[in-house]
Formats: sequence, C-alpha cells, structure tokens
Amino acid sequence: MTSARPLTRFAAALAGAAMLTASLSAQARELSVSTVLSDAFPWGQAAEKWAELVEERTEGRLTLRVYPNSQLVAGDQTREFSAMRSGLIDMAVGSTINWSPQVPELNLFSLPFFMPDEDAVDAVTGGEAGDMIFEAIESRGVIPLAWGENGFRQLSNSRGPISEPGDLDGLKIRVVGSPLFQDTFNTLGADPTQMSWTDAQPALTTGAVDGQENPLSVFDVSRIDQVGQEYLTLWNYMNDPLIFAVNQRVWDSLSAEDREILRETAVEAGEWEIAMTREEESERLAAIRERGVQVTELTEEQHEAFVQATASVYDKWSPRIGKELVDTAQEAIDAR
Ligand code: X2X
Repeated sequence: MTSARPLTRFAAALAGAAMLTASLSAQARELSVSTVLSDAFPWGQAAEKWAELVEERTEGRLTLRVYPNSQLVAGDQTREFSAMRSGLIDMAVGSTINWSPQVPELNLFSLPFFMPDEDAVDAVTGGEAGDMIFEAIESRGVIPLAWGENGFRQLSNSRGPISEPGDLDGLKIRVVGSPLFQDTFNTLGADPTQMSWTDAQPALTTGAVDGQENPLSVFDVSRIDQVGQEYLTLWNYMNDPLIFAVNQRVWDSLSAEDREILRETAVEAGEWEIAMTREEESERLAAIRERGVQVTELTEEQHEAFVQATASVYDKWSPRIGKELVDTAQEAIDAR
C-alpha cells in the first residue's frame, strides 16, 4: 500500500504529461510551406504574410513554416507540385510556370503575348477561366486557395540590345518549366536551355548562358545586372501568377474553421502581394536603369514582330492547355 501511492502519483503525472503534450500539439500544428524565392522578394513576402495572418487568426493552432529557395525539393522547382501532391510538402506558394509540367492548364499563362496587361490577368484569374484552372489543380490532388503574382517577365542578356526577333539569334537563354518555353525561344531563333533558378545564377555568372527572363522584382533583388546582364528588353511577353495551395489530405484533416481561415488569409496575403508587386514596378525599373542597365522598350511595330514570330506556339499549345479554357480566358480578356 505504501508503495502504491507514489506509483499512482507517478502514473497520474505521466498521464498528465501525455495529455499536456497532446493538447500542446493539438494547439500548435506546424505545416511546411514551400517557395522558390525568399522573403527578399515579394513572392517570399507573400508566404511570410500568409504565415503571420494564419498564426494570428488560429490563435497559434496552426503555424506555417516557410521553406524558401526550393529547399524542400533540393532546388528543383519543377518538382514542387508533385511533392505537395504526395504530401512531402504540406503547402506552397508556387509559380504557374513551375507547376505547369504537372498541370498543363497552367501553360495558359505562358502563351507568348496572350496577356496584354494587368487587367487581363485579373480578368482571367478572377473569372470563369480562373475557376477552371483551380478545378484542374484540385483534380490533381491539391487544393488551390488564392492567387498572387510573380509578375510580367522581361528579357535580359549580356550580349546586346534586343528589339526584334533576329536579335535573339543563337543566344543561349535560360528557361524553366514546361517545354512550351523551349518552343517559344526556338521559334525566336534562340538556343533555350532548361535549368532551375538555383543553377541559373552561376550559369549567368560564368557566361554559360547569355540571357534569362524574369520579372523586374527578380532582376532587381537578385542584382542580375551584376552578373553581366546589362541589356534588358521590356516585352511583357507573359505574366507569371502565383498560387497559394494545400495538399488534399492536410486540407481534409483540418477543421472547417481552420480551412476557412487558411483560405481567407491566403486571399488577403495574395491581394496584398499583387498590389505591392505592381506598385513597385516603376521604382524597380528606375533602380535598374540607375545601375547602368540598357533598357529597351519596344515600339508597337517591334512588339508586333515578336507576336507574329511566336504565333505558332499559341497554335501548338492551345489544344494541350484545352481549347475551352483558352477561349474562356480570351473572352475574359476581350471583355475587360
Ligand atoms: O526560376 C524562375 O525564373 C522564377 C524564380 O521566376 C520561377 O520560379 C518561375
């Protein structure tokens, strides 16, 4: 009897500890969020903003831990979607370019010169075409929640100014994502080479590639001019939206309340990031110019020459993307 008491107390203490651990883990569940770019860029800031809002509104029940630089997929950004689908990654704020190898519908955004301006992007993402794209993602085991924006992509190189398709002749251009990019740059007479962003920076530095294409924010923050990219052509040839998304099983395991919080905070973080990205464009361009980069703006005629030169890409890829989706998007753009 005398020894039973301390034992009971010990058992009670153990049970108490177990309960405490259980309630603590119920209170703070950590979920991983993959991004390609860190919080030095609007893209990474979007993920951090999301994490901040989720932590606040779930009162600490959910903690989003952001893993930048594609580190959860060993630098290979085109594997991010598969990793999220399989549950290796819980969530991501990812680029349509990087997910397009697994979700062909996302190639819509990479069709050269399909999106004329920001209003066109908003008309597509915010309308029926956007719903169709979210359905396409969901049918592949990932729950999309909201849109963000990496931005309109501009062309840079180390060789000389580019103002017409012939200027790209033989230039080695780094691209990423689906083979659509190979087609676009081949059609322009360039020599495209596919590589991750992690590999792109040393390749630009050593001169293994002559050029690359990325939004102004990426060019500016990464100081791409300092690795010899002294010529920049503003051609707005495509816009790269970001998508906030969650693995299906993680989603199913959450309470209705927490799902709602995840969605509403993703929408807020996305809207915040899109506005910031767009507002900063002109300052970024000014900063890039100040650093001595030669910026080429296309005349209407020059722009048209690029549109004509890449028309075959549209014809080849529309059926792969889905004619109904391309038409729905085109209608939204026309009606904007
Ligand atoms: O790799 C790129 O070019 C980047 C950072 O823009 C994307 O992830 C699509």
